[in-house]
Amino acid sequence: MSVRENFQAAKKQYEKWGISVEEAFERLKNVPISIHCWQGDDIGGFEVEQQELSGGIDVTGDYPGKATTPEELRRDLEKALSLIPGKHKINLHAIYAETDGQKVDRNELEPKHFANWVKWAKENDLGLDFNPTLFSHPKAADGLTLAHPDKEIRDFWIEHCIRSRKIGEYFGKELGQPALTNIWIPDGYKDIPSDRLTPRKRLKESLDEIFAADVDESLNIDAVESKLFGIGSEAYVVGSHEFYMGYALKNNKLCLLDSGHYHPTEVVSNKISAMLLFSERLALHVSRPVRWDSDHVIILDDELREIGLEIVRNDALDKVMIGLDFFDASINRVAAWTIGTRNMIKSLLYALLLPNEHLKQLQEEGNFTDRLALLEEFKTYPFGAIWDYYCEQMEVPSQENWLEEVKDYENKVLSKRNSG
Ligand code: RNT
Ligand code: ZN
Repeated sequence: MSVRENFQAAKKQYEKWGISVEEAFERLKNVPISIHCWQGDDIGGFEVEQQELSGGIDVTGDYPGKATTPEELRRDLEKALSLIPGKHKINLHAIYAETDGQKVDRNELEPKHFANWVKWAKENDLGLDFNPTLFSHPKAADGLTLAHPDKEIRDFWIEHCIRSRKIGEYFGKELGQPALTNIWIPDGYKDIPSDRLTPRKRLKESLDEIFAADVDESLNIDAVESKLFGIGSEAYVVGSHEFYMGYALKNNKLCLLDSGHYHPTEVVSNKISAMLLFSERLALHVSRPVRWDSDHVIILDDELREIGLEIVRNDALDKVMIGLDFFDASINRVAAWTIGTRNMIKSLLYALLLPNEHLKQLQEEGNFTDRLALLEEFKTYPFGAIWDYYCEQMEVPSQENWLEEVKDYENKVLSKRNSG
């Protein structure tokens, strides 16, 4: 049977429940996923004086063929995008600036250093998001940045963040859709602090200064990302969840929830509905922690499905800005993007194909038997046939057919690189 025939048969089963598959496709098409550029080069970036990755995050593996120039990275992204259905955004970090061989420190970055990215985004009909980079730098070597006791260091990073917001504003203006500029800092202590308050006070003041700078909110949206611990900040992280949740709510900023940044049994899917009651919008870094914040490629596991469901059943597709954050250097990096992003989209499609109103009603009636029975039965509905057809409609390979294309690209392009 062809993909189309399979689809026609599968569709009938969903229609029994009053679910319009075409309507699901229409909604899904318009959901941009913010694809992180840093999966393509192990968070290396293109600074003239390349620094080792720091900040308590780590990329393991040495799969050959990583991108070492902006052109290579963009080419790899184009390849991945050709295998992912829909129109998306690319998420950049400040270390991906292009400075023509000149050393430009982070507190000197300007929109012009991202002009090539903007040109490329226009050519490929993509949006851009942004992140200041407060790690992999001599001024972040002791693990403190915006909360540093030394005012000079704080000021350096404050300036970097202000400039980053202006770069986001420039993206928004050029590309006709707002950029999300997300601040994540590594600040924390390896061992038990003797004072938890003072660094947090300093972070709060630094953020106040950063957000006091005049940036058009219709072009740039600010987010702050919390964390529980990192390598070298096991005992204490200044920007904890409570810290940023409080800050964001008071100052009308977006909270960014990274699914690897909580206690191991604590899940982001359970936070979305609560957060949305108190703020218009929310941002996500969808990741997969395996025993720690390991940033594995996201798979279609229970939590990813639950995240998709919470966004869809709460009618929040335009309130939750979905970004990805994983980095695996032990597998083909174009495949990593493709697998993870396709999974994110699959989780949304899966959620769009459930009889969500009926399921809500069952719960209201206290009918937990039917609730459990249906949620389980839908897991084996012919979802795959619908997904395959969606891929065909969106003119990207269905099933595992994309893998051949990645292998071909590996042979023709990746294996020819110096890094290969
Ligand atoms: C680190 C945060 C942060 C980074 C990126 C590279 O734990 O998740 O979002 O992964 O900025
Ligand atoms: Zn993150």
